[in-house]
Amino acid sequence: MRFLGFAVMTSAALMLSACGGDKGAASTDTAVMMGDSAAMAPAAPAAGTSAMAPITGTTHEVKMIGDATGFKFDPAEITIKQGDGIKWVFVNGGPHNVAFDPATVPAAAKAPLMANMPEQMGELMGKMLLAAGETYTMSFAGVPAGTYDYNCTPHLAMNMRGKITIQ
Ligand SMILES: [Cu+2]
Repeated sequence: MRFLGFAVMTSAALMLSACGGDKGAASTDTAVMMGDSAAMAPAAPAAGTSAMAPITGTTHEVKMIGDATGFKFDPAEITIKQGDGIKWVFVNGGPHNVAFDPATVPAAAKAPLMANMPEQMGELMGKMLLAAGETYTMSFAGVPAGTYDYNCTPHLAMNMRGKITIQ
């Protein structure tokens, strides 16, 4: 009997302390988890991926070059039709990307351009291509006719710029 009594008391004490400990740990975990999800929330509505318009016309190819001749898009200027797409191909001298300056893009073109740019690092700024053969393709379906200047973010200072005219 004495042994049983001791056992009951001990387990009761253990349960009490365990409960107290669990409650503390649980509330801490909840707080951490809430903190994590709150921190991740701004990234969740990833701009662009929702309503990308499919390419219905020709997909044109533009090379991304960085060598002894300089940093450039080739061709630097291209004229396309609405619904066409452009596939940029990393040739050498990266990293390269495709970025439109939000300050120069007409208001009406901003939303369709953003919707059509996959994997944006920032507003109207495409992801970095890091190795030869990597490509970045975007559709110009739904983008209003006009002329759009763009650049390569890492080589903006080296004047790596391009111009797209949509007819
Ligand atoms: Cu570049």
